[in-house]
Amino acid sequence: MPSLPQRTAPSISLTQFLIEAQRAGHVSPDLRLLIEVVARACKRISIAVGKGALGGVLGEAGTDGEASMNIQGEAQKKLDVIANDVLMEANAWGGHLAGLASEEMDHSQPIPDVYPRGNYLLLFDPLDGSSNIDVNISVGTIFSVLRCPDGVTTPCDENFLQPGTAQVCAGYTTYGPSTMLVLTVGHGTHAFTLDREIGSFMLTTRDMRIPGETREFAVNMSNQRFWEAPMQEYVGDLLAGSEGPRGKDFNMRWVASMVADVHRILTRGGIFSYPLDRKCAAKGGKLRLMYEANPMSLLVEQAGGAASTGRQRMLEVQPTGLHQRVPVFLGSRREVETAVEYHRRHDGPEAEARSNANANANANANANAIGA
Ligand code: FBP
Repeated sequence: MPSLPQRTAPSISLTQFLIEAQRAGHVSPDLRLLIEVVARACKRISIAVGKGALGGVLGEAGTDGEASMNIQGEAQKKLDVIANDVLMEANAWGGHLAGLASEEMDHSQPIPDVYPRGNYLLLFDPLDGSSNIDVNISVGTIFSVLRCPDGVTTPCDENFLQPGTAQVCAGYTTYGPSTMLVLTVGHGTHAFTLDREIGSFMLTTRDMRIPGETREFAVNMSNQRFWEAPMQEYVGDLLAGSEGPRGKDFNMRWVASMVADVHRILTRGGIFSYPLDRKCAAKGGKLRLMYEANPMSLLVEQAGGAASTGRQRMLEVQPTGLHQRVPVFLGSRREVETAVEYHRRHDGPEAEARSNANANANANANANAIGA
């Protein structure tokens, strides 16, 4: 007698997932609604990105041939501005936020007085991977949620300067062949795929796990000659493969959209790095701590991976500026530890003592900041 077909558990919607998370005490009602608002805004951005040239959204923003520049000194793409406006508009009136900050805005903005203010602060990179927008390669939105410090009703930039350990939620949406939302509220990392027919994000991977070991690395190799010595040695040994001290061959991938590179790593492992190099040393790095490195680091750690500046656990870095940049190493835990070991060996015991002292100082500062 033929066996009955196995009924796979129907995938649940983001809304149901969040209601279950609220019942489990993992999210407050306000945070649940805030995540829903951000997800809805990302659906609208997905539609704009999907239209491409048909929607007239490709190319640089700005008028009369004058490119408009953001505080990073980068020419803004039309979609950078569109995505920023969609997220600003969607989050203004919901009543869940006290303020928000974006890669595309010089300073944070408190929610306008006309709207009720909530207890959370939202930071976002409205469109990550800008260099890939006009060539139809995956781009994304990255976001991070913090609590607004008690007693603060009109938050300013300083109120956002909380370490990554203080994040209550982090996520990204990747606009690729399918639109996916990857999310953590501190209880694992979960992936949702946008079902365009019903317009809902549906849970497609619960509890993503990053393998501890990997044979895949992602870095912009064209910067090699500008790297520090430990990074030169680390990547040199990766490239030496089975003939070198690592004793195994490694493959390389680089999409130049952090969301796409990190999504691959959350899905099958690997290490992503944007190290310090002589080109970006004066700025402290290329990628931004508050709305790129910190949210990605929480997602990766919640999936069993690790994230570091090469010299310190990323989530323990005490922020000093809204658009602060940092070196980034994240992904498969043992591979990140190996990359950090190359830096520790190069920096020597004094540097190690110094970084431990910093880490302890930051840990104390963090504890005081979070009011643990
Ligand atoms: P933005 O596009 O948001 O400025 O992000 C920076 C970024 O595009 C990352 O997504 C990506 O990992 C990196 O820069 C690519 O850098 P490069 O152009 O040096 O390869």
